[in-house]
Amino acid sequence: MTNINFSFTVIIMLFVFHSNSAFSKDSHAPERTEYFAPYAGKTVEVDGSADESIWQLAKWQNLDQRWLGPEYSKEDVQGRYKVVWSKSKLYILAEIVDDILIDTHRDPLTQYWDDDTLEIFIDEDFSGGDHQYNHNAFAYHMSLDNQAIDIGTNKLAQSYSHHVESRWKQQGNKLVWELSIDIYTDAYKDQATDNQTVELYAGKIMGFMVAYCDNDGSELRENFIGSESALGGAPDRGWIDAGMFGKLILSK
Ligand SMILES: [Ca+2]
Ligand SMILES: [Ca+2]
Ligand SMILES: [Ca+2]
Ligand SMILES: [Ca+2]
Repeated sequence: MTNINFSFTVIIMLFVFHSNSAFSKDSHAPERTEYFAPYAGKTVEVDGSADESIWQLAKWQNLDQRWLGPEYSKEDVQGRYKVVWSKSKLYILAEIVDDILIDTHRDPLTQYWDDDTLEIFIDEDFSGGDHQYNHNAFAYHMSLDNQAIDIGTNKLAQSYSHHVESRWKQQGNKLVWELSIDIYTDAYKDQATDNQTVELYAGKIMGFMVAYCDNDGSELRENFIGSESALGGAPDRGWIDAGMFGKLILSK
């Protein structure tokens, strides 16, 4: 390599490095899903039946990333979800196949992730970053009895069931799980009684992903599968790191 070529290469490398460092301000892992959620002009009844026509306009997104546990069969566990929105809520439809339903820990605040659990991760402003003991993002752990649990700023599990309406029905070999969720900013305070929900609008970008913990009779959950890839580091770290969430775009 001549000196001129070498200098040129260094300049190109510096340019690429500079571009990358500008890009790295985005605290999200690479290759996040982009999901475009259609606007639900009419009321969605949260009843575990996807009768509303708006559901047909939304695309399925698979839970096809194995975060924890061994290989599994289609009969053991599979899942997919859709999202639509209104000005006041996100609506989620999840279809879950699970051969054995388990809710061993009847106390909703105990080892709730080791029961069959649908997890909905929401980062209102797509900021990414740490959300373990704050409300930069929420990770609602939905139990089979429709309670929503996450860790509060006191570092203890709390019920956030008042943010979520949740109903599921078994249809064939599937659970059809329908939910509506109120959206809060990172200013949410656990003890306050006047937390304000966010009004949603077309074009808003949020952090979002869905996962399912499958247990069929073990002491600990057997599989944890999610909608986003998790390369490098702990594959289940989305419960701490909102940079693992996908990009949810509210469309018209
Ligand atoms: Ca419905
Ligand atoms: Ca199973
Ligand atoms: Ca946030
Ligand atoms: Ca199960």
